[in-house]
Amino acid sequence: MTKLEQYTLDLFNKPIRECTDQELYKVLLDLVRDSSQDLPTHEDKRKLYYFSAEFLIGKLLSNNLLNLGIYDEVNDELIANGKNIMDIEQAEFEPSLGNGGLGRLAACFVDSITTLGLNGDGVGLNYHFGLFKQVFKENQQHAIKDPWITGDDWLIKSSKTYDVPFKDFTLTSTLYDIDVLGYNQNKRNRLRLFDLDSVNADIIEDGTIHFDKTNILENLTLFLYPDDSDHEGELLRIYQQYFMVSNGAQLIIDEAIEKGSNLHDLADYAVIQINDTHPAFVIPEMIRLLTGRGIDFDEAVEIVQSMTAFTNHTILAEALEKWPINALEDVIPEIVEIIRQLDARKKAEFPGNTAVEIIDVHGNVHMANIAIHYGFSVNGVAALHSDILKAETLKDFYEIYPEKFSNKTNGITFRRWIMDANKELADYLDNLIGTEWRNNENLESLLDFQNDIEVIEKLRAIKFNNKLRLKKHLQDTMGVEINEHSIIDVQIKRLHEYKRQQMNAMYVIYKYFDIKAGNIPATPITILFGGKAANAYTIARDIIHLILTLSELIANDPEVSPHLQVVMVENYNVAHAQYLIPAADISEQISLASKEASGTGNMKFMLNGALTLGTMDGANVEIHGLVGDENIYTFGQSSEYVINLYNTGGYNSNAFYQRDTIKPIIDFIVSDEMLALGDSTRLNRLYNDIISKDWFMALLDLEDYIETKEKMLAEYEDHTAWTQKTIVNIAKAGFFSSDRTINQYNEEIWHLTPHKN
Ligand code: 26V
Repeated sequence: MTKLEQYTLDLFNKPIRECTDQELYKVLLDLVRDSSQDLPTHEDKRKLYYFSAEFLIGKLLSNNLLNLGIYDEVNDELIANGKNIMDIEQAEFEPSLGNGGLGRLAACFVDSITTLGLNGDGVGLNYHFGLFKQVFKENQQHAIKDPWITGDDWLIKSSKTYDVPFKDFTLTSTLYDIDVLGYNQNKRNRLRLFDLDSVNADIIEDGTIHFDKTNILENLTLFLYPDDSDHEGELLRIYQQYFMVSNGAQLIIDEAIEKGSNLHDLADYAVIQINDTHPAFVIPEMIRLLTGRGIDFDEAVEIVQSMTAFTNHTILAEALEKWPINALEDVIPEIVEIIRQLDARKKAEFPGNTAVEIIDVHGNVHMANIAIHYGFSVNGVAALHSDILKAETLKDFYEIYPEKFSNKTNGITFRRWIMDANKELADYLDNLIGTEWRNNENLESLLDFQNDIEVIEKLRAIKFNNKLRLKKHLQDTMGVEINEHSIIDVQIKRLHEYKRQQMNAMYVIYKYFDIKAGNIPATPITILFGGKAANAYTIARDIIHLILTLSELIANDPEVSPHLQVVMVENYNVAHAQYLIPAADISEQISLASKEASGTGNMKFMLNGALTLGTMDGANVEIHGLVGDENIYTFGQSSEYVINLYNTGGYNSNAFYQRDTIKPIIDFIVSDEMLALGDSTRLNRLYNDIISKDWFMALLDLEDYIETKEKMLAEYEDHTAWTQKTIVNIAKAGFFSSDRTINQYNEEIWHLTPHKN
């Protein structure tokens, strides 16, 4: 009897063939969980703790089967019994424990850390509902709760608990682990997700994501980043952040002592990577814990300094967290005391240098500044981003501590983003260049096939099959029908003005006019959007409304709809991404230059044979450098130009609006046709914002964007030349493996010893 048969029998007392998909999901969950629990954790002295408020792990079943090396075997057995793993996977709920790129990066990183044989866990919170679930009604985004903890999930309750002292009460945590499996590894790491037993979902108002924000005992880990636009929301986030780091810091001390540390040597046992500002309180918390265990303050500062490293993920001023010290006083007064001491030291060391203050003149505590002063390493996430940090955003820090700064260009795990998401392409690559790429991510020898007509045809056929797969997926999940023979143009990412989904929507209006004028595209075009807007971010929700209204307008227009379709995918998440990315021809990476720190979607599209339509921003710059001018479509003003415009206040959107090429497009947003379908308040607000402000300068690059996209569509018609470009993109994508990124973090920051099987 096979293992799968045995498990099925034990659990449901019947053969595989007679089980429902739901039952088989439970069987596979048990089997995989048991197999991973059989793998030991690392025993090395030195260990990495990757602190992150987000781990956007996605569904784990397929991925874990793949990493355990039993995917094919299990799949074959299921097929032999008339079952399909894709259907079974539908029974798994996706944990939406992240917003977007930052959380997904953390998930790719823990996969790579484990695959490279490194001793490292992720530390975070066990949000019961993660981010909200997005639903569309009347062309608007609504937010509802998104449950994923069902009992049939990957959480394993541990026996560890810690006390976390707040001003008015002390909370006792419960620790849940999720095993992290590396690709063909004989050891596992873990996500350590802290939770609170008293949290109670019944306090959520029915059908919403609203709850009493002051009821910390019952709400602490309900949601990821609950809205902090009011004071109670702000306090709740401070509670969450401190709860996360206090637990994490106690775990580190516990594990180190267990391995023989006397705490004076703690930095030999542990290194902490602080993922963005959210976990930065770990620094004062670790100092509190060490001084509480008899180490004097100066030494505690020194120990913590030598074991913490910080990653910055954005240059947007509004995203660099700062908390009013009064709010901190109300939640964590002991930590405020330590922060005041840390601040006083730096004020004495750098008198008058207000840019590097921890506590500013308004009484705000700058989270990044704690981490930069009191850690040993600061890194950006793409070459351009790291340069901008040094020259602009963190210039004053760079002058003080040049040796701390480095770049670690982001990466993506090839296990999920090609081996799992695009099995047909992965298998075909095996045939062409052998299977070694699965271990070293080197795809360069694919370049040998650039002129091979048979290979070109096969790659086109794989792309077509992925379009069919996407078509079925969208039919099943949204009831929307797309044309598998169309060019698939995709922009999927969080909604933000700097990412400029509105500029893509302006292109849609341009194209709508063009088709109305009788210019029929040679190949139909499908423009797909996906992404959530923060619920309190009004303009972003207006942009969603614009896209959904345009989608409806075009779908209802028999003159245009055969040639142009616009779809906004509802509740965009990792599962949707795994269908959308392999099917894409055009990867939209159109942020205002200097604003997108890196982007990681751009890397996933490239690996799956889509061509980038992008600005010279974030990692697009590195993609351009790797594939060369002829294999990417870049447009728009440079980051230097944009930074200068901001510094001089030299951008005037109304001057652009007055141009004959632009005015009709923008006016259409509030045309009678649009107002007949859409909400006048939303459309007018967006229109007025664009013509009078346009803070992220969509109009600056609009003409160049339209021209470049038109050129791209024209060049798509030479299918051979197009596919040759996609070959170069796939072949050069190896650089963007997160294994490369993690090797760099390890060699330059963490210094762990890799274990090979
Ligand atoms: C945070 C916030 C929070 C408050 C309101 C507005 C706002 C806007 C942006 C953010 C970004 C938080 C940090 C983040 O997610 N950064 C992303 O990190 C990715 C992984 O490094 C990177 O690829 C993306 O370019 C970067 O935006």
